[in-house]
Amino acid sequence: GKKKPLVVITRKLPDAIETRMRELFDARLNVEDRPMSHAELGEAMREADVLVPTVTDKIDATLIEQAGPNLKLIATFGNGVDNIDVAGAAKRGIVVTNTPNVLTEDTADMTMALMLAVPRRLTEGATFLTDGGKWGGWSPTWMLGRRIWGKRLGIVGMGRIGTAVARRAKAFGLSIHYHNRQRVAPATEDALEATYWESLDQMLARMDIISVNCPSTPATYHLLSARRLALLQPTAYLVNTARGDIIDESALLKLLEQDKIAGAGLDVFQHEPVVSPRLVKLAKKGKVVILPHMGSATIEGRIDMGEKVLINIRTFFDGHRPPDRVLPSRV
Ligand code: 8YV
Repeated sequence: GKKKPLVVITRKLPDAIETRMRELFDARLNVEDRPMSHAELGEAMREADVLVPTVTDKIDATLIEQAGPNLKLIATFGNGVDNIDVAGAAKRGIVVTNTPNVLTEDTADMTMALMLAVPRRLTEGATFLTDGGKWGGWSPTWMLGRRIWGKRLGIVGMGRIGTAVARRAKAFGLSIHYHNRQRVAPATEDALEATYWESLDQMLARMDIISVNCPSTPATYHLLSARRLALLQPTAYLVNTARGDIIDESALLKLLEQDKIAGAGLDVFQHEPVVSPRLVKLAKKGKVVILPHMGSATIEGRIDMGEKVLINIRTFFDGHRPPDRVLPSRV
């Protein structure tokens, strides 16, 4: 019969997905789940028909150059494509796909979790008893946080995830504000009672909580620059479940250390997996809550993502346009 396409999968995926990959393709799995080196990725690029990278693999221009004649598809296991040179791939005729939609709700849930955790001092309270704190008993003035409802939430990036955050936050009694390249449909704005801010600066200066939900692109690199972060009110909280490089992290650190903003909930960092010891220190004080990039980390979500990758590969080899093709013009 026809030779099965060689599919190189860079990280360990859920068992059910790996089984299916093996049934359908000549699948090269990463059972150890050790991130592949640049050289190993280069080898995969030269040999494979399909590469399935994840967020931890930087498929940059030098790797795209190494693509062998067989490589036709980069079917990434993830939503963000900031780690892939999509334009370079397109020039070589390599199609790129991602896994949108299926991790929208999970990421929005984690955004809410951080939005609640920081003002309500969840990690401080949770670690108080387990870290040997002696509880003197309940007091009317102890462990007081900040109220969530009635506050203004400013969403930076009103795409799929931003909108899912807005729906949740509205139910929590927050008023919804957003900044986006384009205004969303009037029906969406009405349903969320959302206020559009054309000026990001003006929105930042007036919000109680800011949630970053835009993709990382050259245009959003340090979108929350030192200058813009300085516009935040001293009572404001910042939540980021998108990408670390959208925020100037060293400027944010200074603001937090000098109590110029109230706190931050961060699931992503500028130099993952390295997290600044200064952030760890702030986390121990309860000023920030930091998570190791867990926004979409659910068992169900990972299976959904794997199924999307499978569908994208199969559709491609059936000679059709894969459903989650990423166009270079969209990045
Ligand atoms: C995952 C993510 O870490 O999809 C993304 O863009 O940042 C996360 O959900 C990623 O999908 C794993 O590759």
